[in-house]
Amino acid sequence: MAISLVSLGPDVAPDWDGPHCFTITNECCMGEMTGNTDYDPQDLVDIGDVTRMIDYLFVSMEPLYCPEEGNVDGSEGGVVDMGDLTALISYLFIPPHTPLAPCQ
Ligand SMILES: [Ca+2]
Ligand SMILES: [Ca+2]
Repeated sequence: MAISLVSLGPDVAPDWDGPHCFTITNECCMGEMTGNTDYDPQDLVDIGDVTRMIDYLFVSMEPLYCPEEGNVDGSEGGVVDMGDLTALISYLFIPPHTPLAPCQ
């Protein structure tokens, strides 16, 4: 069985419209702030997210479902590292509770 792809060319847009169409983006961060590293549907930031970060960084190293949620310190390039774990712990447990970085 052969499958061929046909290009419509740069001047011909496909007639895509309606409820069956959607946009695929790389954005996965829920809500406005980062920190939901366990990606629970309520977008809660709690000890479960600290546990998930520790698991990601030091135990199983299983990738975060949404790395953007893990960039808690808002570092450039979205790197998720020990600084993010520190920021998450600070946000939850250490006054004056460093704010979470916004989703980017
Ligand atoms: Ca969570
Ligand atoms: Ca970071």
